[in-house]
Amino acid sequence: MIGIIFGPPGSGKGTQAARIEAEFHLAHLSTGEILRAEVARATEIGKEVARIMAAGDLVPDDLIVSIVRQRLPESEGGPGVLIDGFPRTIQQARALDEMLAQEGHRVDVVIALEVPESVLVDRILHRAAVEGRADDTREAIAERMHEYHKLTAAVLDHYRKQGVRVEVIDGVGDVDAVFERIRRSIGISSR
Ligand code: B4P
Repeated sequence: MIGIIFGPPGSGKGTQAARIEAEFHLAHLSTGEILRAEVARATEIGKEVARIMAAGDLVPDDLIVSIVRQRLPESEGGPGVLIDGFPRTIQQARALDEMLAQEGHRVDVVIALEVPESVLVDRILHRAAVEGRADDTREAIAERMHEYHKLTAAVLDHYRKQGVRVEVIDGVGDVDAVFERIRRSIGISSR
């Protein structure tokens, strides 16, 4: 199964992906985590993206697509993969579709988390107090929301138009309640 977990910043993509990974043994591919690891290790890529991410902007499509192109094959071998934080633009979605098609695969399901913006901002500011992530400042949060509406939201329509199953999930409530909604909607059974 190839799934995408989709939603605005702070909607709980990473949080729910970790739960889905643990329970259903899907490989979890998070572009945000990969980029943060590059920044932490101060690699060439890390140096290139640190300032972009801290400002709340999306990193260039070419760069993120080449990262996913490298990492996806490792994840595709197992029972399935859950892609988190990618694609975030139509160009990225087209690149992903092409990569998958080369292996005879396609996106099977998109899990789209819906959370009102006021709740998103509260969650991210709470995380800022706990973790101090560089992009969790008020200015960067505003920019991330702007980028989401300008570039990322259209990705859902891209998949709907292709007839890919899109499951819209209410992402408000505690982590367990949201996970239960996902589990019921995608109907995958625990092993
Ligand atoms: P991401 O790492 O994807 O960051 P995010 O969208 O903020 O995270 P997410 O929605 O996963 O929120 P989380 O579960 O952590 O991207 C970071 C940056 O990387 C981007 O801004 C961009 O610069 C770059 N990037 C990544 N992918 C890219 C791409 N494809 N193209 C270009 N650039 C890219 O949850 C947020 C908080 O809410 C946490 O503190 C969590 O504990 C809390 N929370 C979660 N669920 C909750 C619940 N049910 N109730 C209460 N709190 C909850």
